[in-house]
Amino acid sequence: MKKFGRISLVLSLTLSMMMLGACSSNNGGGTAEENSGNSGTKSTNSITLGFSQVGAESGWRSANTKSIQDSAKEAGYTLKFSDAQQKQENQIKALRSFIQQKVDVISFSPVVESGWDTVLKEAKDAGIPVILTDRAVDSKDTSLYVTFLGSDFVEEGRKAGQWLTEQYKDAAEDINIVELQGTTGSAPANDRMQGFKEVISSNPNLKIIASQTGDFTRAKGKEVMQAFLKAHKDIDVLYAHNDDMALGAIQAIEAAGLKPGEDIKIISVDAVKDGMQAASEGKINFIVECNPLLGPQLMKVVQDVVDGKSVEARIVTEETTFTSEEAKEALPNRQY
Ligand code: GYE
Repeated sequence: MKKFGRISLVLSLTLSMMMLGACSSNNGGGTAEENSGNSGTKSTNSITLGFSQVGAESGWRSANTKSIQDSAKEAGYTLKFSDAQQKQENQIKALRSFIQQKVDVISFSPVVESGWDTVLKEAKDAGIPVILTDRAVDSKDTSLYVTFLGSDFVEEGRKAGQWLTEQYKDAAEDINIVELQGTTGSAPANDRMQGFKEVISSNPNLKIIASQTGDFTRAKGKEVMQAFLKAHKDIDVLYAHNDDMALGAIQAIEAAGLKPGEDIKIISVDAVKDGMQAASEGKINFIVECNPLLGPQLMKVVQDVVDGKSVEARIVTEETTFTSEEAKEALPNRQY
């Protein structure tokens, strides 16, 4: 995940502000600072936002899409929404189409971290500010986007690792862990892997014996878990990078005559309703929350950007964790 140094943060903000100055239709071409008064403000209902979504791969994604669509409507923005079906080439096409249509702001959740510089430069040259939501890019040039709004996935991985380390702190023998990774090359897969490994490495008994992508979907989670179960007779723990893959894996574990949550301990990330349901039944032992309801925050940032106000270069979502007991308690009030 990209780390912001002080200088790059200031640079990024300054350049972003310059981009905004270039894009605002009635600001006379000055910088955002020069135009920070009402003369640079676009009325809410004339804002057009182009949003390129990753796909519809998980419960998290469906909740995220709904949050973005509902909040754009509430804010009175015109939303041009495009579903990339988990393909980077589709997202690049969507971004180019937004540029051609001269939308006011572009936002997207990049399916993978790498390979965005060219299209982001095109947006910058066209004077259209870009807001990253949910997932990060690895572009060195942070002036290519205004801000990144989303979770700290490394921290999520650490929380998963901390629970596991605590559970097995007295273990005298090896604990065999299998890992279902998210989409290869995506920020949440890279970072959830990194944070988890970083923490469990403190205990040499905690061993990852297999790790493979399940692409964040139930179907792949099930398929890969079946293969894990065939290849390894002694799996103690499953760490799944999201609830959907854990739910698919639970089907595979049950089909193999084992009890999820008992014979194999399960940790996952997201805390969507179906995941919380499985946790409340004791099938998932620990869930790290990842909040998909980014819509209201995103719309506020869009308005600030259009108004030429300064925005934070990184906006982190606040999140918690749930044991089975806590999931049972929280379930009736879950929004997603
Ligand atoms: O955890 C997973 C989804 O990028 C945070 O993508 C998001 C992840 C989420 O498919 O369920």
